[in-house]
Amino acid sequence: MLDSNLQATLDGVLARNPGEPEFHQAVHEVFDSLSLVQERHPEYNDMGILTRLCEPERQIIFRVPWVDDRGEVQVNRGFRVEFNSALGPYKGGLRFRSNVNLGIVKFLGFEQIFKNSLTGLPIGGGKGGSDFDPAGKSDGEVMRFCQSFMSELYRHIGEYTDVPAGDIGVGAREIGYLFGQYKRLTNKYETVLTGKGLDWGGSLVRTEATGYGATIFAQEMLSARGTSLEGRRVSVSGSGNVAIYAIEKVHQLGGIAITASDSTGYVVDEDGIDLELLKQIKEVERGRISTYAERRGGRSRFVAGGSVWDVPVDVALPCATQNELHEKHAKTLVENGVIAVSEGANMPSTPTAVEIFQEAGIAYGPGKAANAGGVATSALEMQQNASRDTWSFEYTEGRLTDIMKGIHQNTLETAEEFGRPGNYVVGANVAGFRKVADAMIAFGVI
Ligand code: NDP
Ligand code: 2IT
Repeated sequence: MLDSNLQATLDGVLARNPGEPEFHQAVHEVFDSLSLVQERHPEYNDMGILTRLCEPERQIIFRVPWVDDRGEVQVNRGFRVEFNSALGPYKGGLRFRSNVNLGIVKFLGFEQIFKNSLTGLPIGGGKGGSDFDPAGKSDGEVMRFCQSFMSELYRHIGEYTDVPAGDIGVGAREIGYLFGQYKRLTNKYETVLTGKGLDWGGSLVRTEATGYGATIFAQEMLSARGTSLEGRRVSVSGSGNVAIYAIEKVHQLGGIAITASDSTGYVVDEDGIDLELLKQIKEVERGRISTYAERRGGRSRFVAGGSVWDVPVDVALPCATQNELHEKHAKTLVENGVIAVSEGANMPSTPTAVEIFQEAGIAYGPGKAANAGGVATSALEMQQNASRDTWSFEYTEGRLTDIMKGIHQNTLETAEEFGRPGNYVVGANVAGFRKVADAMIAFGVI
């Protein structure tokens, strides 16, 4: 139950942003946690912090025309939502996928504010993207799209203003085309994007960072309960950037990751996912997950459609997309004895699924804490660029590990402080919020 002030603020936000269910969902969850803070800090209400926080500082929507390989003109829609710059330049990924709309970009940008705050690094929150889907397009088409997209975006971003990166559908290839066009238009070789190639300003460990971080977060949650990933069966959804490196870290920490998926279905491999094969199919060939079982054989199988969450495991790492893990999936996981869920994706569990995890007392790490390793390492890329330096893999991974352990500790302690021990949702929302809110108060009403 929210108090009347908070409820009125929430009602106002929902009414002002109709037709954006994912944004509503993200806002709702944060408000639920913040009712605990409002009692102790009436100044946040007096200063209109929540009303201001829910209204992006700037929203940019633009036309992206490009010519396909048949010579036909295509038009997509581009977005960049610059949500909050209290702690630093707007920072957050670009998502290219056919279902992208303003509500999805706003949910992602809103989550990013709290996530970026939790990293402890000087980055504000933003997100962007397009309803363009690189899947099935030629390299030439992707290049022309990216050049057109950047031909508008470039005037809104910059090293001290807004620094985009990758997300679903945006990887090294897309960042390359986007960076090339920015450089050409501005004549500046600056840190305007992260996730750059290693030869031209990128950081070691950025590719691995989100998946590694989500697994490290799982390990920390288990460790707080006196156990570990060692010997644990782990299910992972997705087979993109986050999923692949979550699996890699599970194996490094002695667990056995037995699943991967894409939008066509999932594979189960009782001998543990063969990472070299998975990387070859997904990173090199841009193929489908069904190919994995065909080539691997042995005790692996492909299940068309179906749900990866039906597979009995000790630990689940959702690493595909929002609302991919529903009530019935959560029930199945709990019945099958899952002990921890750590989210590599953004908001993959529905609110009812989260409730089921929490009522069952399992360790549940929400995306804004558990997947913060990606954006944190983007901030480390910015640091390296600013000092004209490059760090070793070992050093950078050490920084990532320390940041993830710090986020775990901070969220755990904050949950305890606010009377919800073990509730990482409350811990992440409150700890992330406080820093942003205090900075906003310092700046006055802007
Ligand atoms: P990729 O594009 O590399 O991979 C996405 C994966 O998820 C693919 O396997 C894709 O399958 C699957 N997927 C995407 N959308 C759907 C859908 N609607 N239904 C079923 N499967 C789907 O993206 P990332 O790995 O980078 O991102 C995955 C998640 O992690 C997203 O939620 C993203 O916001 C989040 N994240 C990413 C970070 C990063 O650094 N990249 C940082 C923090 C969070 P298919 O190939 O069939 O499309
Ligand atoms: O959701 C996310 O945190 C990302 N897609 C990464 C953002 C970034 O700026 O590295």
